[in-house]
Amino acid sequence: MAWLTGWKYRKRHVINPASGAGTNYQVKIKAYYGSGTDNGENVYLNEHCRSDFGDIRFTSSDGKTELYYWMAEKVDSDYAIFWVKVSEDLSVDPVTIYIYYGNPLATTTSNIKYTSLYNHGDDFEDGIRDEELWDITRSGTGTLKEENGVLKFTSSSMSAYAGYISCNRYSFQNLEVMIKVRNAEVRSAGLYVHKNHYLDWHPEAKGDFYGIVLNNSEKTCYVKRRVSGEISTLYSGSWISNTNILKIRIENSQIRFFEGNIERYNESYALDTRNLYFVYVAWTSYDYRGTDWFDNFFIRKFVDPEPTHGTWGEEEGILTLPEILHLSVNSEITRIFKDFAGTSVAKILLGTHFVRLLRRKFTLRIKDQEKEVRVK
Ligand SMILES: [Ca+2]
Repeated sequence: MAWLTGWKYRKRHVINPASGAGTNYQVKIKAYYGSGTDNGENVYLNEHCRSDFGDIRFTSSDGKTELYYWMAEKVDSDYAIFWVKVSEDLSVDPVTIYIYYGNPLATTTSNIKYTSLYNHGDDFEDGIRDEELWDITRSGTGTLKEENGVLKFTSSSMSAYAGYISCNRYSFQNLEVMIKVRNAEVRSAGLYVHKNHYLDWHPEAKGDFYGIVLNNSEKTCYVKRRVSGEISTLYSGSWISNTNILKIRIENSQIRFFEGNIERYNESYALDTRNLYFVYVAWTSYDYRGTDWFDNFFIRKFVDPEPTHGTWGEEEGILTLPEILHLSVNSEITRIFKDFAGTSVAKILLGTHFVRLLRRKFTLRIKDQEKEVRVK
């Protein structure tokens, strides 16, 4: 079994299949810095990873082919939430992946774009519009600018809107699209799937669509649609917050709308969802002017039921020789040699004592004093 060069630890994880999941299904994993019992999406890395989780990697079942992943959220020295794009087919058989950690010099390779379905995600960290993904649509004096890791919308006039719109149409089947929105100053900001590429002065003025919108003048979340030219308000209610993640999920024949984790509305979709654009827009009118922003546009596959988390393997470690292990009082370290074919291939110097390895797995325990153990 191959090992990812430069990494000291890994755990094996089984993901159970679900009908229709296919290849490149995005699976959520929550990695904890500390120790605990692995279960479901939760894995504990025993303080063996970087405190900023920058050395986390995922591979396919061969132990070496790296998978795309997006680190969606983290609290240093506590936890990080990852979406991992599992390359192997999850439709019928379980798939094994590995999580690697323990490489102090590694920095994160988190990539929202290539982790997304259709390779169409954006965290706006690079400060320029990705022209493979996005066109701009706007009217009036609304401006858009990627700055400080977000997409900012600014307007100083009463009637202006601006938004990013996907360059291409996509088939909207079995997916979930999400974006984080802040709407504290402008009038409305929302997420749409839309028939039109370039929109009129207002995103709801022309062309069929579904949309979920935060409206600042009424502190309200709206779900709307326009089908065959007829506009309908499907839901309206007090918003949870002026900053939230808006989601649209299309599964089987249902379309569902979420404000944060709260489902606001669902119906059998009335709009032909096979050829739509992703759009997110902000606009302002009346006395609402200012700057708000979008962040983390992400699309993932979604089938119902979803693939589920299976078992986690025990922590496997590898020694890169020579190596010095620092053990404090009452600490314990367990390592499995993976690269060495035979037994008795390394010696451990414990103080003045030699320990010759006779097994491929060993455990060191220190009872009463701190030790520095040199392995060579
Ligand atoms: Ca960002």
